Amino acid sequence: MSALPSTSGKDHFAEAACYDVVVVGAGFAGMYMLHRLRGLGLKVRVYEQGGDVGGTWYWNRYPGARCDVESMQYSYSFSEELQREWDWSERYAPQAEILNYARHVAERFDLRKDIQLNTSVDCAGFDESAGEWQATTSDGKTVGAKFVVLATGCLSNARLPDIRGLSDFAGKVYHTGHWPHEAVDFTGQRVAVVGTGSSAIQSIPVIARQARHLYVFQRTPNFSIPAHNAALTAEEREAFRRIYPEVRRFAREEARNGIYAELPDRGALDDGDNARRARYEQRWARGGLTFMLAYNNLILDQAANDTAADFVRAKIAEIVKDPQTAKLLQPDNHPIGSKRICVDTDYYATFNRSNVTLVDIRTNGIEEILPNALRAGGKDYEIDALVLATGFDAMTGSVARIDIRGRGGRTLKGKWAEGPKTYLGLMSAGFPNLFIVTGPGSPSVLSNMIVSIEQHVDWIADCMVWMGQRGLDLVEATKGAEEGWVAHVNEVAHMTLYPQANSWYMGANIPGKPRIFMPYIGGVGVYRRICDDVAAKGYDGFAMTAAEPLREAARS
Ligand code: N01
Repeated sequence: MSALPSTSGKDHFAEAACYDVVVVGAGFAGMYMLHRLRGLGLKVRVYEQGGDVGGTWYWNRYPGARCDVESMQYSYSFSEELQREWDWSERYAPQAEILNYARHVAERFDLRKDIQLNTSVDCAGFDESAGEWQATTSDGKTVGAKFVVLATGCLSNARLPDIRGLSDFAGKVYHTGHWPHEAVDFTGQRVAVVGTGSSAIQSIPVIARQARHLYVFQRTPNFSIPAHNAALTAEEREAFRRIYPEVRRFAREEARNGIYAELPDRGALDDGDNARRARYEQRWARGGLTFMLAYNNLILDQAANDTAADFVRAKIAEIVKDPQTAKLLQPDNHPIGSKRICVDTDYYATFNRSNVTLVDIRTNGIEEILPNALRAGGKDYEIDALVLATGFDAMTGSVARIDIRGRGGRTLKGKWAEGPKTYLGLMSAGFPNLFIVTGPGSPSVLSNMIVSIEQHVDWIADCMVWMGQRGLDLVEATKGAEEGWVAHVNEVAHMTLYPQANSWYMGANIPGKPRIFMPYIGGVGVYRRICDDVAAKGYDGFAMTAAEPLREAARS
C-alpha cells in the first residue's frame, strides 16, 4: 500500500497527464529520487534531455574523463545488494564505466519505464488556485504535478566562451562538457585546448598522446594532485566492502566533503618544516583530493595554505623540465583548494613532450579565432581542431534555463538575478512544492556528490511522507528562513579562503554573474544535522498548508 495518498487521479487533470511528482533530470539525483518516490507509491515522471540516463556522465565523454572521487565511494549506498554486486575496475573509474553503472542502476531498479529521454522540461508554472504545477516539455506536452523536483545537476550547462571569431573556425570545435558520442581521433592533427580546469587537466595528457601538436591556452594555472589511478583487485574491493558500513557512516556524518579519509589532527604550522614536508609527501604519494586534508587549517589560514601551495609549486618545478613553462604552470593568484583541486594522470609531465606548447594568455586572453588558427599575444597558432574546456554555468545555469514561475508568476531566474537564494539549498521562497536536489546553499559541489544527493533525496521523500500523513499539500520555504540561511552560507564562506579565488563556486567564470559563494561550506556532516533538526522540529522554516481551502476558494 502507498505510504502517501496519491493525488494523481484528480479531476483537475482529467485532460492532461497528471503526476504526483515530476522530476527534471535522470542523472544520479533524478534516478534515486524516482526510486525513492516510487517506493512510496507515488506516480512519478522523470524527464531527461539526454539520450540516456547518467547526467553529467552522459555528456562529459572527453578523453581522460574520470571521477576525482574514488569509485568505491562515488557510488550509491542506498542498496546493500547494489554495492555488493557492482565491481569497480579502477580506483577512479573512467566515464564509460560510471555511465554503465548508471545504466545498470536504471535497469536493476526498473527505472526506465518512468523516464522519458530526449525530453527537456522547458517551463514549469505554479497554478496558485489549484495549488499544483504545470510543466511543459520539449515535445510540446503539458503535464500536471503536485511536486516538481529539480535534479538538474550542478555542472550540466556547458558554457561556450565569448571569443571573437569562434563561429568562423573551419575545423571541428568540441566542448568537453558536450563531447560527441562517436570516437574522436586527433591523430596527425594540430589541436588547441582552451582552459586548464579539471576537464582540461584530464584530457590534455590523452590528447597530447594522439595529436601531432597540442597547444594549451592557459589563462589561470590550477593546482593539480596526481590521481595514482590503478586497477582495483578483487581482494581490494572485498577489503573495502568489509568496511563499507563505517565508510558510509563516516562519509555521511563526519566528513566535511563526504569522503571517508583520515582526518587531520593538527594545523600546518604545528609541524616543523621537515615533518610538514614529510606529511605533504605522504599525501602526494597517496594522491587525490584528500591532499587538502593533510592539515586542518589549510582552507582557513593563509600562512598554513601557503605551505601546501609552495609544496605543490615545488613539485611542478621538479616535474616540468623547462623552467619557464614550470613557472607558468605554478598557480600564484589563489590559495590552494579555493578553486576545486584537480586530480590528474601525468598532467604536468605532459608539458615535457616536444609536441606540447603552453601558451600563456593571462594578460590579453585569446584575441581572435581565425578559420585555421587561434590568435593570442599577437601570434597565430595554426590548428585543425579546437577543444573548449571552458567549464559550466555552474549551480544555477541548468535551473535558470527552465522558465520556472512561482507565486504571482515570478520567475526563479528573476528572483536569483542577484545570486541564488534558497533555504538549505532545497527550496526557494515563493516556489511552493518545488524542490532542488543539491541546490545552491547546500554542500553539493564541495562534497562527494552522491553522498549529498542521497541525503537530499531522502530528506525530500521523508518530507513528502510527513506531509501526506498530516493531510498537508503545500510546502514552502519562508522568506525569513531563507534570508537567515543565505546570510549563514555567506558568513561561513567568508570565514575561509574560498572567496579569494575567482572560481565558478563564486560565479566568477561567467561575465556578469553575481559574485556570491554558492555552495555551503559547513560540511556534509554538519549540514545533515541541520537538515535533520529542521525536520525534527516539524520542518522549521517551512510553511505547510492543506490545499483544500485554495480549491474551495477557486470553486466559489
Ligand atoms: O571547468 P572550469 P572544468 N578564454 O571552470 C578557462 C568538475 N569536474 O570543466 O580559470 C580562455 O574549472 C578558465 O580560465 P579561468 C569539477 O568540479 C569534475 O574544467 O577562468 N580561457 C579555466 O581554466 C570542476 O571544477 C571532474 O581563468 C577560458 C577553464 O577554462 C568542474 O567540473 C572532471 C575562457 C574552465 O575551467 C569544472 O571543470 C572535470 C576564455 N574565454 C570536471 N573561459 C571529475 O573528475 C574559460 N576559460 C569528477
